[in-house]
Amino acid sequence: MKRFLSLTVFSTALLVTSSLSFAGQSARIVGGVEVDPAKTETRYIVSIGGGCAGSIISPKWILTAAHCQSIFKSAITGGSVNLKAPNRIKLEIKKSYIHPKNNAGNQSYDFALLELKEPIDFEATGLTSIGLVTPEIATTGATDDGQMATVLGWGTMRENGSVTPLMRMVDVPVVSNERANAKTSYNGSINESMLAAGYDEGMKDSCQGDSGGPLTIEGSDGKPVLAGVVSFGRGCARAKYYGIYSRVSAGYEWIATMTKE
Ligand code: 4AZ
Repeated sequence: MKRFLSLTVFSTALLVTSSLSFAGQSARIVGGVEVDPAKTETRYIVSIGGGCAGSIISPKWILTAAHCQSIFKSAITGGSVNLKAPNRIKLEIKKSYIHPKNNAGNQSYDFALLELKEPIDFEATGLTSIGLVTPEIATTGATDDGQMATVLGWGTMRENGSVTPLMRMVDVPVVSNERANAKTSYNGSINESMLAAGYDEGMKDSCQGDSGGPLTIEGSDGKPVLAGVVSFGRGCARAKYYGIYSRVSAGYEWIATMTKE
């Protein structure tokens, strides 16, 4: 009876959610919720042509995925969780850089840095930056198996679904490379530049269009810190096929060197 009751409540909540979301879609970043703009710090996330996302890591630099490079010339905008907001802030790119060890064949070091033409005025724009998980922070176990992380984006709400103009988020636990490399999972193809996150049963994941966007953990001051960049996966939210992210601590040295003034 209790279970039946909670199921009823759950489906009512689903009905409310889908009637609020657009075009009758009920899928999102898979298994997630709409981001509450008042409650969640998301002003470091930018959209790249609606097809990818990125994170502002300093006034002059955006970190995203190398495999998004074909759309680096499209509009880069930030400032709202709503992609259709009329007042989105446009950022202009001076140059893009791909991680020297990036391999498009196996998605190793799937990192790109976008250098902006003008440094962002954080105060005037309301935009902000996000800190990175350094190798030192990683050593403390912050990105070890089972640690909770959050992925955010405007990507599809299910495999082969459609994208959403309202940013969504979902919490997923980090999965060790050892577990992600099991024969029943990615079978040895996950290397030191990658980080897996998700549940054995699937259900919650990043998906198409979330690429380049952030996977964050909670820092010691309670603020989000960037642990991963959405990279790839076998489908979305499939059992044992966790989402794969570029491991920020593995790209840290290159990022730090490139963005040093
Ligand atoms: C993509 O195609 C994509 N489930 C991003 C993330 C994942 C799968 C696909 C992870 O952009």
